[in-house]
Amino acid sequence: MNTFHNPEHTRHVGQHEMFRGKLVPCHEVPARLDHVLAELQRRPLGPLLTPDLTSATASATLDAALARVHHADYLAFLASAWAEWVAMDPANAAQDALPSVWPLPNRHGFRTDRLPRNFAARLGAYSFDSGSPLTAGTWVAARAGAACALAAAQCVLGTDTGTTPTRGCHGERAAFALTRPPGHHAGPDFFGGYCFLNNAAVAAQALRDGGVERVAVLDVDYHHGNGTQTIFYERADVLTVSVHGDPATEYPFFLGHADERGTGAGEGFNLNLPLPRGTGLAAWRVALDTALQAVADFGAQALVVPLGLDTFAGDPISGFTLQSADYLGVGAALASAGLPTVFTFEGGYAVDEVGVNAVNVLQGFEQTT
Ligand code: SP5
Ligand code: ZN
Repeated sequence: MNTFHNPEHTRHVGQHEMFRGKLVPCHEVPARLDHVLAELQRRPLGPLLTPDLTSATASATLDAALARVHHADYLAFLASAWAEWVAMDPANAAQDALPSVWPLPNRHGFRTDRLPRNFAARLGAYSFDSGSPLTAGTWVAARAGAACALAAAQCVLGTDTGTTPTRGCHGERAAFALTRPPGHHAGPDFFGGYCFLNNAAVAAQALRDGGVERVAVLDVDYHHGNGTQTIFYERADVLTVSVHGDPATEYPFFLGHADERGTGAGEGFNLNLPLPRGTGLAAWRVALDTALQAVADFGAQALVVPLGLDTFAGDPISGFTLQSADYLGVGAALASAGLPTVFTFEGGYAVDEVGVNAVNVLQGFEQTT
């Protein structure tokens, strides 16, 4: 399988996230990706490639793909956010931008139809938590990461745009977008959960735009993929399925319940499989099989897997108990869907083990195809 990795990821380095009234060190750190890359060098699964964004054509193609899943005003906000943060106060250059005021959309009469000029207020208008530091390099890192997701989709499609190393990569069974910051919590016009651009949604939409009629997203991160769910909630052409910690007790708390089934044309095309904190492999695998059955019943022609490794027993912020060896079987189960598959790297905060766990999924997948 081809891996598209993002060398610009090192430009996104948060210092702190807000947690229960304290600024604590970030869990989402550059070493996470470095460990996966190192493990892929020890256990090669195929070429390691990097999208080339230097040409105007490549850059425009990427911006068009981003605009398919994110609002133009949100993309413009992200692109200029750091400059505006520093313009508020030159001393801000020394610290991450974190929001501290929110409009409670659709509740209690707060207005979201008038975007404040004040930048701290706009940070709140475009986010849902204060755990996702926006830094000097966040936009460049996230944008180059979305390019990995787009390249992975093109690789699986066999579309040769001439703009990425997908040249020579035609209709592959699977591809891996190895990037950070992660993406599955980012919605059409908001960031949160360490996520800014929704890489899985970019890949799913690129598959649709490349002619795949029915695309399924099967999110296996510990946390509900709220951003992806919201992006596709009213659509019947992209099925979103997520297996995750029950939002009654687990982040992101305000979405991810079993009764969220989609709306309008999208009714019946979202499936949430929440599981209690403490869930181990056996019950988690039953939920995965339910998810895979839904993907099959939908008649999916391609699959996107937001691959979080925070279901691992040793994860410092999560509550499932999967072991490293279990991930080989997870990959094999995902391969049993028999579909062209794009993986996007999401959560997983047991830094020393995240490389082994991620590559175990991919190796288990490859051995079964
Ligand atoms: C992509 C992804 O996995 N995002 C997860 C975001 C979770 N954010 C809230 C986690 C709360 C962290 N608790 C810190 C505990 C410090 N001891
Ligand atoms: Zn997660």
